[in-house]
Amino acid sequence: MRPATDALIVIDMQNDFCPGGALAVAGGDEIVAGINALMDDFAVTVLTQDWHPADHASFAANHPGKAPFATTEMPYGTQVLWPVHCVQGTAGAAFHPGLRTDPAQLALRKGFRAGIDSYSAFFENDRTTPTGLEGYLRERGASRLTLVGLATDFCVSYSALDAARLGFEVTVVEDLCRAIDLDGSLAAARSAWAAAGIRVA
Ligand code: VGL
Ligand code: ZN
Repeated sequence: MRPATDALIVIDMQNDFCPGGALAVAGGDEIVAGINALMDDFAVTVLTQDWHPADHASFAANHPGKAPFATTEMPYGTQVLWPVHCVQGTAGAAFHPGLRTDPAQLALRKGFRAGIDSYSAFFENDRTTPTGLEGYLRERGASRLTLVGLATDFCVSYSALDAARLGFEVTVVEDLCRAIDLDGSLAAARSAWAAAGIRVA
């Protein structure tokens, strides 16, 4: 068991990001067993859950004439338009059935406001609206974070970069992540991690 200064953050291990889901990430289900095993090492474990209302602004279907994976300009910047995914209360938004959820002390939902997406577990996509996770982790005494989950180049990467910016010591376990890889997003994520001092294990 690692010391209580170490927290495991499991990002968006949900049905819609796994094969068969609405925004399936290739191999997303392959990492479930390894994440489950890693939970035994951590006294502080957080799961995040992408949790959108049906009218969410990140859904291409809510932008007439726009196709999934196109982009649009939002007040907070450029937003990729996604297939409808992780709608609150649906089976697609549920955790992968094989994921251990009992060891986690917190399941944090994000992206619940219709007008703004939230890739990061720490801030919504305006990069300023907090989710509350920083306060939770600090109050629990965590200073070193290990990130795993889906998708490497979106929610894992945004969470890792925000965590590093907040002063946490961050490690991404890339073997326990899988990527969407849209227009070079995975390579861009890796170079941003290097610049931010994020460790890759
Ligand atoms: C994610 C795209 C849209 C993710 C969530 O979990 O990486 N990607 N919503
Ligand atoms: Zn989403």
